[in-house]
Amino acid sequence: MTKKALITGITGQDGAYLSDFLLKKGYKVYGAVRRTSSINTARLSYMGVLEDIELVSMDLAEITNIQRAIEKIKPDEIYNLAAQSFVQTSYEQPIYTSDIDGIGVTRILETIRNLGGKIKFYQASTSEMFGKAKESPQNEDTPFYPRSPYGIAKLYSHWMTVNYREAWGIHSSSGILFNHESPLRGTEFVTRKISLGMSQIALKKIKKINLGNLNAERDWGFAGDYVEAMWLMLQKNNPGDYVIATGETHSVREFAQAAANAVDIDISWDTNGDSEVGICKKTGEIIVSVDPQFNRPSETEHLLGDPSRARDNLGWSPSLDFKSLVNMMVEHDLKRLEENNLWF
Ligand code: NAP
Ligand code: G4F
Repeated sequence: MTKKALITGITGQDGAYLSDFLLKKGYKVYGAVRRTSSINTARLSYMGVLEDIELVSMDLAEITNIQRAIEKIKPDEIYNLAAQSFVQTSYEQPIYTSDIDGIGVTRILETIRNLGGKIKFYQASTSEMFGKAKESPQNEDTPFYPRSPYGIAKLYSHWMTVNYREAWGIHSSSGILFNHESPLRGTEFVTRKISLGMSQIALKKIKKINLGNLNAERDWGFAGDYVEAMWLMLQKNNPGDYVIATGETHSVREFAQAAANAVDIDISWDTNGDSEVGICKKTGEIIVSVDPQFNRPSETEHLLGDPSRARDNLGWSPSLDFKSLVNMMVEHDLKRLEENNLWF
């Protein structure tokens, strides 16, 4: 029988990749979208999957539409990707972030429980829960120390996912995903901001980009690889928690350097007054500046994941390395700029 999957957050980066992945596996895919005056389906169109998905109305703030949608669809699997996902915004909207990223998950779990507890559930947990990490690399047993309202809200929903598994026997799994990127990444996130910015510099549309903490280190992987891990978790007989990462970390500075290299620019790093700048070696022009407005009130400085459990238990491994990921993102941005086709 055809399996039914409900994906919340389907209009985001991971929603688009997961839809494509599940459709190729033969699933009937339902996508939960929050009602606004215009729904952002650009990523689904870009992936060529919009026509194959049934969209349903669902905001994680509203229990009634969650219940109605799940009751009507009766999905076999729910992938909860919906969230206020931008860490910086969570400092300005801590209550909203807590409601959607924290309580919103309990609203779904309670609905699953009330409907008999048979629907499998995937929760999009995050390496941001490790925050000021107690050890490196981080694995499933590393203590959590979240550093942002976003990380704290996600930690609450992570434990709720564990609790509904232990208390009610629900097949609920938590994917502790490290940063994953792609050409579909939102432009506010640092990788896409850089890939787009370097492409604009190469095409002489702008002169420089302004960034925050260049020293921050992240374990960056490819979103297309990470959605497979979500699915694999729900195919196991027993639910569980899994770190999904590449096992390699790079600084924001290194990402900027690699993106510049992708458009044949070499950067030398220097100081200008108190702050660091990136200078194009060929022209001597400043193409990267540091702007404190992009600094976080409390930063997660270093993340590096150990995906051994996912490798051993799920047979999962990443396909794309750091350089290939950066090149792919820059290549797509260059193409879209040239075609004047920047919908996200
Ligand atoms: P994204 O591109 O920002 O997408 C977030 C999605 O959530 C969008 O579809 C958005 O809908 C939806 N959403 C926001 N608020 C909502 C609400 N109140 N009700 C219903 N839907 C709502 O995020 P992503 O990068 O794909 O990440 C997917 C999930 O994984 C998120 O939960 C994120 O926190 C988590 N995560 C991401 C990463 C990463 O590196 N990408 C790593 C670890 C965990 P609109 O289109 O209406 O805004
Ligand atoms: O790209 P970012 O905004 O991603 P961040 O904060 O790591 O969060 C992402 O990954 C999490 C997984 O760990 C997800 F859960 C979350 O939903 C999201 O997808 O920032 C990455 C780093 C930070 O340390 C930030 O301070 O880059 C630093 N940074 C430096 N300059 C910047 C900038 N970040 C942004 N967004 N913009 C800058 O100009």
